[in-house]
Amino acid sequence: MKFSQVMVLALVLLTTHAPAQDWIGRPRPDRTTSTPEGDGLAPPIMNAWQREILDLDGDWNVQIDPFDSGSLNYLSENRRDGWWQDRERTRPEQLIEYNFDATPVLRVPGDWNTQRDDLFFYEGTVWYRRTFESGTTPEGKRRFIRFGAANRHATVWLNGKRLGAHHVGFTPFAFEVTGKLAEGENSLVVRVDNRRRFEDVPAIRTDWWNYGGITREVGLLEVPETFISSWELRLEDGDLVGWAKLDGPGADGGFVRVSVEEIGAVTTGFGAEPELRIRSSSIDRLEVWSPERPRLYDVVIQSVEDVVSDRIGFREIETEGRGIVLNGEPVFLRGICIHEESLDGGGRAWSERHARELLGLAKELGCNYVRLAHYTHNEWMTRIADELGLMVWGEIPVYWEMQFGNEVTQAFAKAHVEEMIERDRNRASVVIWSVGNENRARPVQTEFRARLAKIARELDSSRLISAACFARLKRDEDGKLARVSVEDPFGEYADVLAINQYIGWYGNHSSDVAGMVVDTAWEKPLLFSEFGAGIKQGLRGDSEEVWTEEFGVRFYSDHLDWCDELRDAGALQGISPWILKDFRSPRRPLGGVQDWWNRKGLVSEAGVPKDVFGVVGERYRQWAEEDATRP
Ligand code: GCB
Repeated sequence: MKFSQVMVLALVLLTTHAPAQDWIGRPRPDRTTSTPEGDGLAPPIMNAWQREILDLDGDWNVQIDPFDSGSLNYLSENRRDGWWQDRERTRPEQLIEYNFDATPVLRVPGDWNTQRDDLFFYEGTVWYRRTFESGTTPEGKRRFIRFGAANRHATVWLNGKRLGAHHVGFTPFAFEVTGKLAEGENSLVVRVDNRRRFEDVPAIRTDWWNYGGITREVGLLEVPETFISSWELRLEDGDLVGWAKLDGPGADGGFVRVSVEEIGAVTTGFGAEPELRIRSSSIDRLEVWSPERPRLYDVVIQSVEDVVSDRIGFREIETEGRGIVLNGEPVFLRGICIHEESLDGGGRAWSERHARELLGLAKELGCNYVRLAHYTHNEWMTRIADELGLMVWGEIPVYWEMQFGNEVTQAFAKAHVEEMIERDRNRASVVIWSVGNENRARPVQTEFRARLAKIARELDSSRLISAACFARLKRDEDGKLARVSVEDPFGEYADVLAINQYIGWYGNHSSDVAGMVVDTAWEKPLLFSEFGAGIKQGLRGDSEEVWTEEFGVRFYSDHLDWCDELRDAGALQGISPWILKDFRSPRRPLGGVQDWWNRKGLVSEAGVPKDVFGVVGERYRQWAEEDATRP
C-alpha cells in the first residue's frame, strides 16, 4: 500500500469513528447517517390502523440512558455492540452492562414524563424494547412497523439490525420489515432522544412541555405486495378530484378504482399515481361538509390486489377580500386553541377518548373551529373534528427563535410540513395550514416561512395558508384605544392574516382600554390566533388582580366586546383564544399559582371550567345565532 493510500484509509477510519458532535460539543449518536426527516423510512401509509395485524402498544421494557452509553463508549466513539442488540448474558464470564428483561416498563403510547416521577423533567435518551411473535411475512405480502409518533429523535432496530430513524416528533413513520421478521420471537428496540437542539424544529425554547417517548400507537401492518399507500379526494369547482398512489412491483401500470357508493360515483385510473376525477354532473346528490352538518362519505379505493377505505367529507374553503368563505357562504371562526394534552391531569393526549374529551369541550364552548397548536396533533384529533364538525387550523412547530438561516433547520421544517399534509390531506375539517408562530419579521424569517408556504401550497391547493404573527401594538393619543397594526411581511404570502395579541396581559395595556382598532397592510381576512390571560381556577379576588377568576371575567368581557365590534365591521373573521385547558410548561414555575402549568386555560388542567368558560360560551352562542339568522 502506498503512503497516500494509507493516509486516505487513516482519514476514512478517523472520520467514521469520530462521533458526530452538535455545536455545543455533545455527541450526536444518530445524525451521522440521517437526513433531517430520518432514513430508511417507508412511504406514508394512509389510514394505517385499518391494516394493522399486530398491536404493539402496551408495556415496553425501558432503559434510561442519560449519557448515551447504549450508543457511545467512554471515548464518545460509536459502539459496534450497542444496546440495540438486546443481548443477554449466556456465559458466566460475560460482561454486559444492560438487561432489558430486568428493567421496569413504560406504557406505549405515552410520554415518559408523566409515567414516572423521576422522569418528569428528563430530557435525554430512553431505550425501549419489546418482544413479539408474528411469524414471517407470507408470500405476496409486505409488512411494516408503524409509529404514530415518537418525540423527538427515534432510531429503530429489529432483531439487532437498524431499520432507520425519524426526527420529526409529531408525525407518523414506518419501516418495511418484509423478510426481516423471525420465525419465533422478535426484538424491537427504539432509542428515543428528546434533547432540544438549536438546529431543531422547534429549537430550544418553547412554552410547552417537551414530552419524550413513543407518544402514539405502534403496530405491525400487513399489506399486499403492491398496495395503495395514499390517496386524496377533494371537492374542486364542483368536481371530486384527487389521486391514489400505488407502491410495489407493477405499480406503474396499476389499475385503481375509487367509489363513493352513497352517491353512486365511480372513477378509475391507471399508473403508479393516477389522477382521478368525478364530474359534478354525476354527484348532484353530494352534500357538502360543514360544521353545522359534518357529512362524511365512505370512500373505497381498490386496486388489483388491494382495497382500502376512508371516511371523507367534501367542502371548499376560500377567501374573498377580507372574508373567509366555506362552501360559498361567509363563515366566522368561533375557535379555541388546544395543546395536545389530556384532561387526565396532563401528559400527551393520544387516544380517541382524549380527542373526544378535548374536542367535546370545544363543542360545548360553542366552537366551530379549533387551532391545534403548536405542532401536528394525533390523527384522532382531525378525524374526530371531521365527525364533530370543527374546522381545524393545523400547525408545525416553527416557533419563536430558531436557526432560520440554517439549511438543516430549513429541511426539518420542510419535513414537518410534508408529513403533516401527507397524513391529513383528506380531512375536511382542516381548513388552514399554519407555517409559524411568533417568528420575528426579519427577512430570514420571512423567507423561511414563505418557502414553507410555497411547499404547502404545492402539496395541497385546497386549503388556506397562514402563520400566527406578532402585531405592533400602540395606544391612540387619548390612551383609550388599542391600535393593532398587522405588518409582518409574511402577510404577503398568507391567505389569512393571523395575530397573537396579549393586550391586557403582557405589557402595560390594561383595563382602561376602551376599544381596539386594527390596521392591516393587506386586504385579507384577519384572525386573532391568540389572546388570553392567566387565571387560577377557584382563585377569587378583585377584577384588577392577576390570576383571579374575576380578572379573567373582566379581561374576556372586554376582549369579546372589542372583537364583537371588529366582527360587525367585517374587520375580523375569527378568534381562537389561548387556550382550552391549562397546560404544562417549564416556563411557568410560580409556586402556588402556576406550579409548572400555564394558567391561561378556560378550564383547569383537570377540566374544571373557570368562569371565563361561561363568558366565552355565551358570546359564541350569541354569534352563532346571529350568523345563522343573517340573511
Ligand atoms: C404565546 C405563544 C404561546 C404561549 C402563550 C403564553 O404567544 O404563542 O405558545 O403559550 O403566548 O401563554 O404566553
